[in-house]
Amino acid sequence: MTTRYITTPIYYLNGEPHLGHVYTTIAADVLARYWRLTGAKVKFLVGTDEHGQKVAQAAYAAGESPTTYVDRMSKLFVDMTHKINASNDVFIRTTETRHHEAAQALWKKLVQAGQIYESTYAGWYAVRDEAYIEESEIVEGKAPSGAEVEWMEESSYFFRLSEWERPLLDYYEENPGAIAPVSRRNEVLSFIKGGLRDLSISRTKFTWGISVPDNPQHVMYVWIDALTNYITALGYPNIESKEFKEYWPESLHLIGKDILRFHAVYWPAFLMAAGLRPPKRIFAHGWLTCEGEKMSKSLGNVVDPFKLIETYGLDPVRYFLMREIPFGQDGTYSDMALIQRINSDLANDLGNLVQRVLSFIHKNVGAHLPEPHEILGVDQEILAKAAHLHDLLRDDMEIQALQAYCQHIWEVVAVANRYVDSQKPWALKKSSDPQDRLRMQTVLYVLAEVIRHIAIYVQPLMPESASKILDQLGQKERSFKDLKTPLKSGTSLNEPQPIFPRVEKEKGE
Ligand code: ME8
Ligand code: MG
Repeated sequence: MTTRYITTPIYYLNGEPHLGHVYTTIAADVLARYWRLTGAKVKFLVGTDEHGQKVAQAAYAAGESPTTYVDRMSKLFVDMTHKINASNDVFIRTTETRHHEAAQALWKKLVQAGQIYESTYAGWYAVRDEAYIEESEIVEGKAPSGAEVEWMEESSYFFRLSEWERPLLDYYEENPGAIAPVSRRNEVLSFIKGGLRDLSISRTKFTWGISVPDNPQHVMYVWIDALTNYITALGYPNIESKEFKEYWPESLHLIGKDILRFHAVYWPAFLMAAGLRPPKRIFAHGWLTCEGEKMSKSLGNVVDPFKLIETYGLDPVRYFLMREIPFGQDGTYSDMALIQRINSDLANDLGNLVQRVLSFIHKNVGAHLPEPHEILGVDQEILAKAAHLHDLLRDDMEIQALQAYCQHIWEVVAVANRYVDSQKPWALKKSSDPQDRLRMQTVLYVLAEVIRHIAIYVQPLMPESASKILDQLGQKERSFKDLKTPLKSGTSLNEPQPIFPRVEKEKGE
């Protein structure tokens, strides 16, 4: 059986969830739902990154102990998963005991492998990025991200990252699909080729973290702790378990490009050093921007996703985020663009197609799916287009081309709307020729079959709306393999209801 392991980043708790977090989580959810519909066994992981200086500072700023603070804040992210209808199987928190155990086990493994030594770190650190910054990277006194840096000098354990330059380059050479998109892969390769220095992996100036085994003066650097979450959730250190063996080789880490280096350089090096294989694939998407700047908690220029959902509905927001921005590139959020998509793609194109076809059937052929009579060339053509979606969409999903996934479905929506216009079921209905009545039934059957295909493929994007369409079509069998069985004539249809209302422009103002 095919398995898939899909993860989002675990989010820092220094602020409330914003549209950026929602974006990655929805994308991962669309993938997870898609693969489940193919019959694959899927594990989909979301969670929160609760340790480190940045979170500790946010706790103190809120006047709370870190423990109280993270318990409260983590709930907001769990809530986010519910509000966006994310189908994650697990929600992991790095403050859980199982995670402390896993992170310490990984550490010990690295010690045994001779990959960790003690020394002193003297250099720059950006708390906002939780990253060590090289002198050469400093731009006008700041980190490349624009974050403030501070000088740090403390006793620290180091990981022998410098030894992994060659193995990483070899690995990426042999596995060209391991980092996507290609621009991100190139970025990683040139970073590695620029030379890797050993990495400081512990801190002594604060205590909010996982203790280093055998030396509780030190807490682990938050990134080694955080990255381990992906294997904690599979039961690490038990690597012989069915869970670990089934899922780890099929791992896909979905991340934003801001955290590419941690995932594509440090993480695979830690894993290889511990005798494990790197994640199968890392896909780094672009940023949602606001006036050209990355939307971020630290910058305070974020869009509140829950207000959007309240105003426009969840499914339209889910669809918009996947359809509007080529997955992998940056994109700007705007209310106008969202309203435009809702009114054109959802209300006019898909909504209208479903509404006019299903209400026509309801009114004119007694609320039962009609029987097809003679299937003509035009019918065959549109049915073939719907059937071909299977392969097209699979190829899209295999490379996380989420925008293309939407476009391919909507091409068939457009074909179906043109078919309604050219076959004119309303004119066939008015005709006194009995042949025309039969032809009308065929046309309606073909349309219902095409709508069924569309709705089944729309499920990962807009689970609730797709479900309503399938309810109206009287369909209980909704996975991709069910598309192989033709639609049954005579199935009784439920009362059609409009699914995608238009939005007046004023709403966005
Ligand atoms: O980096 N556009 O957590 P984080 C698109 N805890 N995506 C965005 C975004 C934006 N403007 N802003 C945030 C961390 N994201 C670490 C991760 S993983 C082992 C540890 C999304 O709260 C995007 O996925 O800063 C980005 O990578 C992630 O949120 C960063 O979330
Ligand atoms: Mg961040």
